[in-house]
Amino acid sequence: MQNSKPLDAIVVGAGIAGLYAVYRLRQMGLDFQAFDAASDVGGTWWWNCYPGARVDSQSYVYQYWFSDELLEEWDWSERFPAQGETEKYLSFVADKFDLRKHYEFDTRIAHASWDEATALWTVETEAGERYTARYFVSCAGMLSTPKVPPFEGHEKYQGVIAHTARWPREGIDLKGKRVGVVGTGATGIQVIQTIAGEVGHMTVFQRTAQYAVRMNNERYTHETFQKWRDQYPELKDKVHHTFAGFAFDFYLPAWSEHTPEQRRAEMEKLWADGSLAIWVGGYQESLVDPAINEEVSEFVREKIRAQVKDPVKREILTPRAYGFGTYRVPLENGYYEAFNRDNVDLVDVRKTPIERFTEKGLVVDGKEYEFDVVILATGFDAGTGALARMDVRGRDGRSLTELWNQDIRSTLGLQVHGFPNLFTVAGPLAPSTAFCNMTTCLQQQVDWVADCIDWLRVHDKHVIEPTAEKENWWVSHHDEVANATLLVKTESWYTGANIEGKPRRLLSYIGGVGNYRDICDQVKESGYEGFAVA
Ligand code: NA7
Repeated sequence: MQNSKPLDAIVVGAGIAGLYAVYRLRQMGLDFQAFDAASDVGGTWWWNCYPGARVDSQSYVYQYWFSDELLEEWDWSERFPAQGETEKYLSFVADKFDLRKHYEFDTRIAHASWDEATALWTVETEAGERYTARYFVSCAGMLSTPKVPPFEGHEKYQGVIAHTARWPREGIDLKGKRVGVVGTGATGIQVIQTIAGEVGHMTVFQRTAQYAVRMNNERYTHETFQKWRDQYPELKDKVHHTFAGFAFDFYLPAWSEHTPEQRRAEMEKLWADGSLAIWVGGYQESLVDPAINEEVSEFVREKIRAQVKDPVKREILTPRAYGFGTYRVPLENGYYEAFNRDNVDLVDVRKTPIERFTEKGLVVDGKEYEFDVVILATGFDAGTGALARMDVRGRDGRSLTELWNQDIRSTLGLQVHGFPNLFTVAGPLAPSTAFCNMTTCLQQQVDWVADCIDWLRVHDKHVIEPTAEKENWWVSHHDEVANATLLVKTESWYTGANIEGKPRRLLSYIGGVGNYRDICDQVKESGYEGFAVA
């Protein structure tokens, strides 16, 4: 199919951002078409249906704020809801606002190119269908392109291999099976703690130990959830001004103003809260000062050590190579305890990496481990991956993939110089790449995009693109803030270090969600100063 008359917009993605973009563009009366490679709405929460997948943000702020009716109708059943409930919520939203009809599902966009003469994007699906549109709004996600390590012999293996982000919707029967898990990031942790009691035997291959914080989950009834609903008017505003888009913020004074005893008491309080507050709501200097970071790290190490009985496993599970909070902090609920079980083994693959697959399993240090199922919890090509694999061509045929292969740049994480009318919601160099309660930042970005398109229409303009100067300004501001933190020193997906050859730069803006929002608002209020408009 090809549209005869150019559309106003193409939207990619049916996750949190995409659904809201569709809602906003429809409200503005735009003619648009939306796509998703999945078979239904949900985005991240559709794809990541692996055992134990769960939100690490408090449910009462991990939601949409745009409809009071929706807020009234939806009750969350837990403080940190499981994947199924989150997916159900997004499905409920899609039904309530009749959003599915705007989508073509099971449709992946393969190419998108800008035509200077017509000032239109031509977007082509993998099946070869072409659409033309004025604006190309990508809500394709910052963690949506799975990373599969290129282990030799992958094709030889006779058992089941599953990447967590491509988990079969019908599930995998793990009961009594011999299971190998590669990867111990936030995802691996959730899988391991969930399946430990079900599998026959599990071997976990760990390259980097994590500082996982014990999650303090809570079940809600309609009545008990009401305490949060009563706070919606304040929460709705508050999340936009905190450092990471949560309901909490850094509240403690400077480290030096507290005695060691006071610090310990505060850390214990944050630990007991069992949320990400210990990371992005505790001592802020811990993210910039190595000595302070080491003390906080040691506090968390102590908590970890106390949970693991076997001294060898305890040693492997204790993180030392980097500091607490400089890699995404995972929440856990039984992860360390899983290693106290007789049916769970741990293999350190830092010094002796996984060599290859065989027909029966994996080889490490010359030893073959046999499995019925191998689970790859090996992460994503974050921030840039989804757009980079789409083959997006901007002005004069320039390739976004090639640009980002050399240097990861953007303006506010929302547009890229040389790519007019392309909007990159959850693109690199914005807090939404990693340093935000996602729903807060995605709604803010979608609002910015929709308001921008509306402004162009009102002013009878059709094209917008950041100037090279504006982009340079944003990238250098981003780098200045990032390079003052310890995060840039840690190897992880945060800095692109998990993908071979990927240029190093902190993918997420870390100047604070409130600050970022103010900058975006200023651009809008100035009539898009620093952007070329035609
Ligand atoms: P992550 O955090 O990137 O974790 C991936 C894990 O896979 C991590 O432990 C990696 O070790 C490991 N990995 C990757 N490649 C290999 C190879 N070749 N051998 C051994 N181990 C490997 O991804 P997640 O899916 O857990 O989490 C991503 C985000 O999703 C998370 O931060 C939340 O925001 C939601 P490494 O650390 O590279 O040594």
